[in-house]
Amino acid sequence: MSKTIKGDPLPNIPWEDRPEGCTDVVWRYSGNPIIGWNPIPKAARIYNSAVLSYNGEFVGVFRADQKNGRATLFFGKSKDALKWDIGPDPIQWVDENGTPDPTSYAYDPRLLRIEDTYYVVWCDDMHGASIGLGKTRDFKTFIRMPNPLMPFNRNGVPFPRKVNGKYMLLSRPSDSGHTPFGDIFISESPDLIHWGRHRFVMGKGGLGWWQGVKIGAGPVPIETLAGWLLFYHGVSTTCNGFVYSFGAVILDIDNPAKVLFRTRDYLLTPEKPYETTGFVPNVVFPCANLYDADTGHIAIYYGAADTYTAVAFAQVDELIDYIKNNSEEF
Ligand code: BMA
Repeated sequence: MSKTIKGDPLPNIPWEDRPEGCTDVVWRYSGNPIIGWNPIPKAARIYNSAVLSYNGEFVGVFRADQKNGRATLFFGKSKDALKWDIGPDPIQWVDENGTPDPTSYAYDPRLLRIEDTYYVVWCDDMHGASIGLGKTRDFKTFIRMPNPLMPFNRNGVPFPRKVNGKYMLLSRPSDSGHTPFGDIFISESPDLIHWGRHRFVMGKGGLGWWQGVKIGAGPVPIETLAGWLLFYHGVSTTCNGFVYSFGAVILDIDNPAKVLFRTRDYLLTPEKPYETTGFVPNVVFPCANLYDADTGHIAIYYGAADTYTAVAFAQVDELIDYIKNNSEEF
């Protein structure tokens, strides 16, 4: 029994013990990838997607690149969070009055519950890449809300509860292309509409070359006794292009603009064929985590090579010890 995660018991999340002989603090699911090429008639690739527990089962909002090349969000359901039943058509967004309010493109969703409402955050087109925000109570009607931040911005990641009475949102200001820079910032809001008090959280680089070009928040942070546990992606550059890996950071529970510990080395980097080969080679990109507060089991969902959906595992106490003992100085 681990009491480190503050949250609900969720004994039915995917889990596999660390394979024999493996000493890594994060290890891959043996059944990876869980979603392969051309998974539904309308999508060539489903990756960088978000999942959540719902009524004893699981739901997901999936980044699906359609065969016209355009990224869109699809809704899916699952009993075990591994085998997904993804709807045939993209999510149809409406405004507060029920009038259709479509997105021109939408990618890299995050999904979370705050109080009794579910929120989707994604990379949206607002005359260029920006943060999109929408809500649902039943996963049938999806209501778009105002864009929280100005363009250009990506990797919007909200916190699952208010901190000091305010909603919190991480983001990564960028350009409208394949941004060659990027640090993580935090903003706060009284109502999820008006956002301000923007502050710097952490920058690219540090001691790890794997995060030397840019970084971006990954899944919704996990509340633990040690602070907010956040996986984030880090990008390095080579003569053949970018390489996306991921690490983790612990942020102060009452002031999440403050970094307490940050991994010096990556936790996962492209190694397996489904990570090194695909539409965009050498990408692992985490967008969701499921966790069981009783055992401290964490299942991390990541996109692989902008083609596949894959899962990795970690145990919270081991991971926090590792981050603390392999951290940069702050
Ligand atoms: C980023 C985003 C991600 C993608 C990554 C690697 O800029 O577009 O969706 O996984 O590049 O191509």
